[in-house]
Amino acid sequence: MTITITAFERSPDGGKGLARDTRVRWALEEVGQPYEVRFVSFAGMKAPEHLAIHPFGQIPTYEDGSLSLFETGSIVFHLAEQHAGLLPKGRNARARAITWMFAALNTVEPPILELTTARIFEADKPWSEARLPLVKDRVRARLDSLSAHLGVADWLDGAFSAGDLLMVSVLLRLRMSGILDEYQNLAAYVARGEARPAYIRAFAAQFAVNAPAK
Ligand code: GTB
Repeated sequence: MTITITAFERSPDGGKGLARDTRVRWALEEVGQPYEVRFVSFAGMKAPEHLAIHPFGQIPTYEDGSLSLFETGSIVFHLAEQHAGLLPKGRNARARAITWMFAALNTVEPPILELTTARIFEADKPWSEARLPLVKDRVRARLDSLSAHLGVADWLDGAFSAGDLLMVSVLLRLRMSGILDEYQNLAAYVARGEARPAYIRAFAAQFAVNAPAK
């Protein structure tokens, strides 16, 4: 049975790889699983057939035979459990890698999403300019801690894991703001993630669909 994921019919980011199907594609590439993509329009995401597999009407989803999943954390975890390459074998190392998956999604991603909201969706609000520095400082508070933990290491805890895959995916969204470049080791960490052959394949696949026509 071929794995099928869903993605935007056309991502609003024009192929920058910021929509969340990229992290699922990346995980699939890391574990060497072929997949197909069903493209969904914004209207299609709210249609009953899609809501049956994603109760919140979003992308990405994951289907493999009778199993359908939503939430990128869950999808990446499922792949990491089923296939070698994304979680260490040792019990404690594995638990720590899973902890980093949660840290990426629960501790680091929320202020980054808030920054996107503030910079893009609330930019026209009269209070936007006054609020933005506060939101940026909440992101910096997380990056200060993450940067201190990473230090000069290549990855968060030993070998590359699903924790790194999610953390790099989350941090990528900061690039446009310039904040990532304030942290030399985190910028290098993200670049290391992007240089992985599996990421390059995942990025190219979404770019082929979403890049603006020349
Ligand atoms: N917690 C969920 C997960 O991790 O799977 C969040 C899923 C989610 O936010 N999906 C977004 C979506 O379907 C796409 S990724 N949005 C449509 C909707 O809610 O109706 C978020 C996203 C969208 C666009 C860009 N971009 O253009 O740069 C980047 C990221």
